[in-house]
Amino acid sequence: MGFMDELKKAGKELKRSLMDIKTAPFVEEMCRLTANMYRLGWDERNGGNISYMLDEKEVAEYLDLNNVIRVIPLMGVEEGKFDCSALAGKIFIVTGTGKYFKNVQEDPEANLGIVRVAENNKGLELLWGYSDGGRTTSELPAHLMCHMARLKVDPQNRVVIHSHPTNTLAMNYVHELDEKKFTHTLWEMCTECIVVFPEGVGILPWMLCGTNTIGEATAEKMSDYRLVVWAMHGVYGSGRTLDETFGLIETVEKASQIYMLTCNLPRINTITDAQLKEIAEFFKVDYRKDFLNLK
Ligand code: 2HA
Ligand code: ZN
Repeated sequence: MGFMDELKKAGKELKRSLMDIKTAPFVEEMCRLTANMYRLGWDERNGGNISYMLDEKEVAEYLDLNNVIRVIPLMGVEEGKFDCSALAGKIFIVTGTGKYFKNVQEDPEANLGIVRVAENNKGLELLWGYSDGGRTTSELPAHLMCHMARLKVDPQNRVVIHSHPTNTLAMNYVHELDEKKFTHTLWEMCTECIVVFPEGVGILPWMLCGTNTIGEATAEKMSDYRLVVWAMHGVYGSGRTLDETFGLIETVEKASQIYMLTCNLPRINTITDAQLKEIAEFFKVDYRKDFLNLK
């Protein structure tokens, strides 16, 4: 073989070789986001979890998709009672059960996993991660139910994030847990809220987490809302990108913070319902008109 042929062959082999997964934008983004959320104080200890649907072609640049490390059963669901076959073949990057957001950045391979939903509800095929023998978050069935519900409404939905944002949680204890009233209060707290979540926020009463029941109830709410409050626990947010979903939770949390800072003080000023309508119309968002009290 001549020198040029060898050079060509080496080039082809290099192309075939996979890139380092730790440099993949989706892994780096997960590291940055979990670190941010930890620093914001929303995800203490092992609180919170994230699932992010990836593009198969993009993942194939980093991982051999034929190499299944092990199969992980779906936790918290009774066999035969949970059907995620609509997601078969889809690949997700998911935070691990019992893992701390605090630690993801320094060791993504132990704290995150990349899994593919197996055919016929046969669990999850691990393609990368959970290097210490770990598994997906115990909330994954709830996440998958939410993904299925959101994809029906928005085929571009990719992300589900569960978190415990401090002020949103605080507000659960002092504000009526009525979707209209809660949303209305949030909309009043920052001018742009009605533009960021024009559909409002859904609310579930306190329920036991990690079960089929709460997953189904959350998914049902997700047909109408991208953000669902789990009373006295936290929130589930969904969206097309990690940024968009984080931004949604961040905006709800900011509004809750303004509420918590002002709810014990005499209220002198407010954004009126007529003004909220004016903002929504100016930004051309399809808002929940029945959540305003317009004449
Ligand atoms: O992953 O936040 O609700 C820990 C939790 C469960
Ligand atoms: Zn939680």
